[in-house]
Amino acid sequence: MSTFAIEKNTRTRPLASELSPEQIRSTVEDELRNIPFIDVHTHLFMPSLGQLGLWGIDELLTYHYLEAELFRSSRVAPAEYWTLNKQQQADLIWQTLFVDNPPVSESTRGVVAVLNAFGLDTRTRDLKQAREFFAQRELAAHIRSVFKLAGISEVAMTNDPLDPQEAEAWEAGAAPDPQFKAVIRLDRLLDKWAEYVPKILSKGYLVDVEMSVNALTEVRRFLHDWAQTMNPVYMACSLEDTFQYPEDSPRAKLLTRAVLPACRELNIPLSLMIGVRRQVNPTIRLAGDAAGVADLRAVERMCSAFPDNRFLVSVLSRENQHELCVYARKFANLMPFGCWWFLNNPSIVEEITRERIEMLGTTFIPQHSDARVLEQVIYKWRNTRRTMAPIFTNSYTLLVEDGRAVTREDICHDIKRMFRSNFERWIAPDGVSSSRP
Ligand code: RAT
Ligand code: ZN
Repeated sequence: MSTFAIEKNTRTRPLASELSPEQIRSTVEDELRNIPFIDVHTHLFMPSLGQLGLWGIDELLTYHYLEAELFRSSRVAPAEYWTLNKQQQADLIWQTLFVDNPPVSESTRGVVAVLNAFGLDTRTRDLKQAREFFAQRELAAHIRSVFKLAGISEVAMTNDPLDPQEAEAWEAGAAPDPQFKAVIRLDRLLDKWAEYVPKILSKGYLVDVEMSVNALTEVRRFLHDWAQTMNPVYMACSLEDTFQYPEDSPRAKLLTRAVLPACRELNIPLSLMIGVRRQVNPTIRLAGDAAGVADLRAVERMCSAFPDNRFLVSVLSRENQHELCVYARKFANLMPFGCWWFLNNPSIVEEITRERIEMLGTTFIPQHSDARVLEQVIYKWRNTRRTMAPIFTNSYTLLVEDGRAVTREDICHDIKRMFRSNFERWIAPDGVSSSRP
């Protein structure tokens, strides 16, 4: 107990199940380990979507987070790197970031954790053993074991109906999979409207670049049709740090007149991921995006103007985090989620999570993995649990010091709420999910 602990009020009868300060930490760790989480934002795909789903050692090593690190430690130029095939790229990254240098960064350490989880050699000079191991895995069984190792039960995908390869797979009748929930991703629709008008027209929707009233109705029909096909748990878009709402732009019109009404009709939330600065260095491709501070008044205006919509919001800049918590205290239709992308590092996750608990209790979703490669969920969720354990322990210790007993049931309730039911209730507030069982 700290020197600031207030002496216990002896009139309060102790509960039989009351945890001592020493038991709190181990109970938090147990419950974090035992409760399967829902991963609310990933770039993983269900097996029926075919080649879109990435897994195995070569994909793990060519993750764009690691590509960004390669160009800092190697003299290879991006243009040269892109001429290599996937295995050559993976070999180069392994040699540079794992053999020539100890892999201490968050993303490199993650690969080590994955290899270790499967009992593979983490100090090997070549990738032969790992390649052989992944080559003999059967995908469905592998997914089950990866989810188990990661401690997750379901993941939300990112499904863009305007991605030609993905649309084709859905149109061919991709079988649903209860472990993978669909999410309609709107980036192309919202940001490249003029470019995609011919494509949407070719699918039988009477849209026009000028965005007539009829075109907006047609976009709504397009979204409903895709909702029928994908059965999404929410719709989502990522937005630049310069995002404003309202504004005179195709995006704002689409949001107001098509996307938000469709979300209301389908009774699903809209996820806004705000603060990306796209392609500040296009030569490194996917790794070339950066982060910027956004004007969150746009979120304020949307939450206030559309009280019947629910918003999931993640912001990329560390500087916007406190403000997001303040807005969540103003608007009950705003659910902050995750420590997104460049924020998914223990030092920053710790700061953000403490701030959120202090300001919002347990009314937020602490983390998502953003995994692009299946096995990444193993290390990303392991890291999340490791970072969160002392934070939750500290919250309960303070509570005990202030005179309220804490039980295992309390801890279980809170962890379930943050990592499962906040999301479940957000996507299906009436307890009836619009998604297939
Ligand atoms: O974290 C990432 O992998 C980013 O490249 C983005 O995909 C981001 O998470 C997004 O969903 O836009
Ligand atoms: Zn993402």
